[in-house]
Amino acid sequence: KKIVIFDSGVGGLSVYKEIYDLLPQVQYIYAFDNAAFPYGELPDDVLIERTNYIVSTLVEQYQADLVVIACNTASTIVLPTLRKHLTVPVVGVVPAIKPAAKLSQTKVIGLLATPATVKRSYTQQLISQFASDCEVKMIGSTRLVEMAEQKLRGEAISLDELSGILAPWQQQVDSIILGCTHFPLIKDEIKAVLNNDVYIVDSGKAIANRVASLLELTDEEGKCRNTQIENATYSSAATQSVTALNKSLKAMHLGTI
Ligand code: DGN
Repeated sequence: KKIVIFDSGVGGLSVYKEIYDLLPQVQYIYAFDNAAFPYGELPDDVLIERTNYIVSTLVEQYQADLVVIACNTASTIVLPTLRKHLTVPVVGVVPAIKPAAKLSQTKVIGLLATPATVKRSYTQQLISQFASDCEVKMIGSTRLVEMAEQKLRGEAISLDELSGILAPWQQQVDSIILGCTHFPLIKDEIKAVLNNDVYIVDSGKAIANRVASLLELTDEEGKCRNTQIENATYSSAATQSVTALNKSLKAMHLGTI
């Protein structure tokens, strides 16, 4: 079986890792639209059109059995259109508001996402449905996304800068939702600047379970194992990122390329 995993950058690797841990036997095609990165700053109609075009092309090209939109910014707006156009299952990644609300004792929780995700009506719906007993504080930051990409390229990230971004939450929230797939890549740093005193939740494991339940694998299918990297849009910036990504994948032992 083949799964296409899609994000604007390397953030989807955090989701890929969770799925791979559960389903190492599947063939993965990781695609990222680096030419339009970051998605958190794109107008909604551009995002819908781009994602539809890229994902539909990849599904056809690779005859994929399932697609994971490993991007909260895209998933919170493009899923209805994608599902209308594709015949394969489409799994989206959206902020894990429900588990965070359940874990919280103080009932003051934080949503850390892109500027677009924190503004989405879909995010608001999740809050009304699952966290109506909580105060939900939100930070929408593109800088954090860039910092996660920096870390994966092997560059140092500034804890002072991170601490500045998260300053409004010091001593305020007891649970944090990583509502952007880039953020699990800097989870240790986030914990460190918040003095390790918070629950941190992301959607990775729930997504992996959902994918596993949608793919019914036979023993025969379980024998193939490999990963391909595909850049959704070719540009010089994108080519550089493929190199960085290949390095990181090897460093993280995520798969064979
Ligand atoms: N990784 C994406 C997300 O989960 O929202 C967004 C990254 C970006 O392009 N800003």
